[in-house]
Amino acid sequence: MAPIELYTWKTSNGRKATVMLEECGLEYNLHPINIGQDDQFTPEFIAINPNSKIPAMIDPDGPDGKPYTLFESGAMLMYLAEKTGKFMPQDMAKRYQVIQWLMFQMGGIGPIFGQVHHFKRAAKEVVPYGINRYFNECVRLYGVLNTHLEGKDYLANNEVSIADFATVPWVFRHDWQEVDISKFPNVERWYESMMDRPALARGMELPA
Ligand SMILES: N[C@@H](CCC(=O)N[C@@H](CS)C(=O)NCC(=O)O)C(=O)O
Repeated sequence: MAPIELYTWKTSNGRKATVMLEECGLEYNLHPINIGQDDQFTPEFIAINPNSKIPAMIDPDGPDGKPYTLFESGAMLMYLAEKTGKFMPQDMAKRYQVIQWLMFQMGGIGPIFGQVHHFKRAAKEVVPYGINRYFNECVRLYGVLNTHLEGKDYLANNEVSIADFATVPWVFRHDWQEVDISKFPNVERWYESMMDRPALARGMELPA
């Protein structure tokens, strides 16, 4: 199997891809796209992702044995799960539990936590309305996760899945969000046990 070509950077969305590739034990070549230096806007990268965002990938051994290009981290995790038969169950009822929590990350946690990072850390002016709006929703989402994880080790089906891999890199930034994770003990327990996985931890380190 030829290595996957991965285009990424050291962000929460970027880390999802390296976590999944490490957990699957797939070989890959890492192409850093420095979004702080606008690498995402080069014609070469736009040819891979017309939306100019990381992560993106090319699988030289795609469906029908042809190269396959993909962007959107959630789609990439689903593709790699289907390619390897790992971290997403075949059973329909179970599979949609994984997809549900993956979509919760993609449509809720990612966009909202991303705005918290922006308004708390990157915005050129202090905008209390923006800070409060996104921080309050971020805390609410931590509460949803905390309630759901009561008595559970994983987000879906009580088995590790791409839903966990997608969510960990956002909880990793709880310090950036200025969220006291100890107030969400089920999230803290789940997060710490996920970070104890050696492959996941390797994926979180990359790209350094
Ligand atoms: N929904 C997309 C979001 C990707 C995304 O927002 N990537 C950010 C880094 S985490 C990015 O490339 N930002 C560069 C920019 O917006 O110019 C995904 O999950 O892949």
